[in-house]
Amino acid sequence: MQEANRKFDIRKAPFLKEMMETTQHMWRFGWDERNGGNISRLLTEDEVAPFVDLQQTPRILQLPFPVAELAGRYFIVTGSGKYFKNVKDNPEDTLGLIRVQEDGASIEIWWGLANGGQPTSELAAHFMSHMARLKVDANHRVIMHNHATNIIAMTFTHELDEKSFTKALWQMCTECIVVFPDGIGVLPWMVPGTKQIGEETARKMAEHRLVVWPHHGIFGSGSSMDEAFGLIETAEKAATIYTLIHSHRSGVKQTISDRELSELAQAFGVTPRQGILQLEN
Ligand code: 2HA
Ligand code: ZN
Repeated sequence: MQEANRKFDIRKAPFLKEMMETTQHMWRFGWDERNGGNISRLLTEDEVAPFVDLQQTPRILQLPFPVAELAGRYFIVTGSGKYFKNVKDNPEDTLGLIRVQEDGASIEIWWGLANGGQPTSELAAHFMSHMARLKVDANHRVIMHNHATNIIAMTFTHELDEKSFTKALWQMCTECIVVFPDGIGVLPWMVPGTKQIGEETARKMAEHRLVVWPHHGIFGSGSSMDEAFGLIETAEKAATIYTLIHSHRSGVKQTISDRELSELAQAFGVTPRQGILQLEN
């Protein structure tokens, strides 16, 4: 075992170093409080094989949604419930190296997610978005989600029409239209972690590399970690300026409704304190 460990040192893998650094940057930006945010990066077997023993027997997890188009593909992913803050010091617990099985109905865990961990709770949105982006860009590799603060703020004060949302961002910084000419997709508010939000995110990803989840966060994609990160960073910069210049005259145009909060509580099995939500029957 020691011999195997010496031969396969995943700490030397460029993709691991990149995940450790990126998650730390995102946490320091304040975009990934607690277990917020998730990243998945496509890898080839050639990128993985020097660093992971592919002769072992992997742990298998069934997927609640089939992804036949991704059969045989490897990914490094963040783990469900894991804190970006902790990835740097404990990658084996917080990250996982996974491969989609031939039938697309389950995944193999080849490294990481130690202690029985699971891949990101947003795996549906990640896998479906990878499929959508690969159809339009053979060089696509990365899907990244976080809770970029000012993008979220803007989903309260700006209408959720994606054309005008895109234009408002483009108008804030000269660089924006250059960095994301494909604009930004905007979904309606939805319960996260579901197949439905995965499908809707992927539908938007067919046309945009950035997709906003109102009152929640943003998804970015790219052919590299830098590209996905840079897209989100640029949109967040524009949203920061929008929020700064509108802070004195804008009111809240929409928020998460009581009914939506109630659906959210039901979906996650928690009981909200009595007397706060006003729900008509
Ligand atoms: O907890 O960000 O959307 C991870 C998330 C869910
Ligand atoms: Zn989130």
